[in-house]
Amino acid sequence: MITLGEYIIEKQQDFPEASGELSSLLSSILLATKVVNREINKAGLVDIIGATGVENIQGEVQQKMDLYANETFKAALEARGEVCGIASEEEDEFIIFDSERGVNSKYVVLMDPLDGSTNIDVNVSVGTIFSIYRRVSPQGKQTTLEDFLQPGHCQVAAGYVVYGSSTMLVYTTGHGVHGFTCDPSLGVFYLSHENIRIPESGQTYSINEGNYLKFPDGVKKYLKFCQEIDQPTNRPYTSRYIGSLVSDFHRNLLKGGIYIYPSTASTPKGKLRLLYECNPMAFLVEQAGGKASDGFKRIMDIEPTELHQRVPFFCGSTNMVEKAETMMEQYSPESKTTTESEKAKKLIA
Ligand code: P6P
Repeated sequence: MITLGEYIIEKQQDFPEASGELSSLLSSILLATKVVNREINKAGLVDIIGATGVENIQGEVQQKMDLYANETFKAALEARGEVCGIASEEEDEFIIFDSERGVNSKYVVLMDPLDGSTNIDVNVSVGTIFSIYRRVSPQGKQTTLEDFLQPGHCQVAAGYVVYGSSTMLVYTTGHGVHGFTCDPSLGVFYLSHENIRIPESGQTYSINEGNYLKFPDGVKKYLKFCQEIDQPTNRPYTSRYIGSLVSDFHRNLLKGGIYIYPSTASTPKGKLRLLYECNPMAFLVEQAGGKASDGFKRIMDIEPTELHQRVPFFCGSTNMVEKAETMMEQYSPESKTTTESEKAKKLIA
C-alpha cells in the first residue's frame, strides 16, 4: 500500500532536472484535494451548495462550491511557492503570484477547480482538472500570458480528481497514468491503479444527444454507426452521459469508450475549454494509449490564442476516435478549423 506522496517522491528520478519542485507542487494539489473533498462530502449539510448568483467569464452561474474549490487550490498553490501563477475557469485573467518564491518558481498551473459543479446539488459526481507547464518567461520576473498559452504537448504533468463513490486522483507526468484512491478513514490516497491503459476499442459513447439536431453531419453519422445492430462489432454501443466530464472520462479510461462534445448551435466552437479541460485530458488519454482531437487535429498540437478558448472535443479509445474522425472528414470537412484552412480563407477573401 503505497501512498500518493510516497509514489511522487519515488518517481522523482523520472525528473532529474527537477530538484523536487514538481513533487512539492503535486503534493500541494493533493492537500487542496483533501480539503475540497471534505467539503463536497458534506455539501448537503452546510450552506455551500447552490449558486452564488454571480456569473463567471464563461457566462455560467458560479456555484458556491466552484468558488470554494477555486480559492482552496489557489491558496494551496501560492502557499507552497512552486508556481509563479495560475489560470482557472473561475478567474477572468491569469493570477500572478508575485512573492519572491513565486517569481522565482518554474511552473504554472491551469485548472478547472470543480468541473460539473451543478451536479453537486443532485449528488452526482464532480471533478477537478489540472494542467502543469514549465514557464517560458524568465525566472525572477512575474509570469506572463505566454506561460499559459502553450500547446498541450508542452505539458509537464496533468491530472484530475473524481469526487465519486470513492475519491480518486489520477495523474501523469509523461510516464504513464496512475490512479490513487482515498481511504476516507485516514484521508490518505493509496495507489490503486498503476499504469492505466485505455482499451483500444470500447462499447460506450458519451455525448449530449439533446443537441443532436445541430450536430455536424459527421457526428450524426458516427452516432448512427454506434446505434446500428452489428453483432461482430458488439453494436449497438451503450450511451452513458453523466454531464460531468471527469466522470465520463474516468469510466471510458478504465473500460474503453469515447466522449464527444462537438460544436452545437449554442456552442459553435464546442463547450469545453482547451487549456484546462481538453489539454490535460488529452495528455492523460494519450499516455494511456488513447487519442484526443477536435475531430480533425490532435488536441495537444492546437496553438492556443486565448485563455478560455473552446474547442470541439473527441476523446477516448483510439479505434473509436479514429472512426469518428473518419466520419468528420467524410461528412463535415467544412468544420475543419486548421490554420491551413484559415489561411486559405484569408487568401480567398
Ligand atoms: P452539457 C460541465 O459543465 C461540463 O463542462 C462537463 O463536465 C460536461 O461533460 C459538460 O459540460 C456537460 O455539458 O451541455 O451536456 O450539459
